[in-house]
Amino acid sequence: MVSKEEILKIINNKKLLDEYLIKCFKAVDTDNSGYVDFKELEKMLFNVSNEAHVNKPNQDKINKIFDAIDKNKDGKISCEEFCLIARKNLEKMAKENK
Ligand SMILES: [Ca+2]
Repeated sequence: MVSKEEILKIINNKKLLDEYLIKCFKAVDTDNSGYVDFKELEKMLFNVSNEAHVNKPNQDKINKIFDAIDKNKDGKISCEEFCLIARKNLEKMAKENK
């Protein structure tokens, strides 16, 4: 987990942001295929739920999240698609923390 100060530092620095987003993508893409598949997204969401101490999302919810990230509907999440969402999330977190 990153602190509020770290989040702000990251989103205000393009180089740091790119590095951070790619690091996140690689952490989720566990088989190094260059894409995040459904199982990998599921695993990530379960980990996030665990850390946040909230209930795990069900298959239906994961499907919806996957669909929302997979903009071109090719059934896999590319680095670009992933980074876009991860960045939005960071910006949201930074706002909420203010
Ligand atoms: Ca895709």
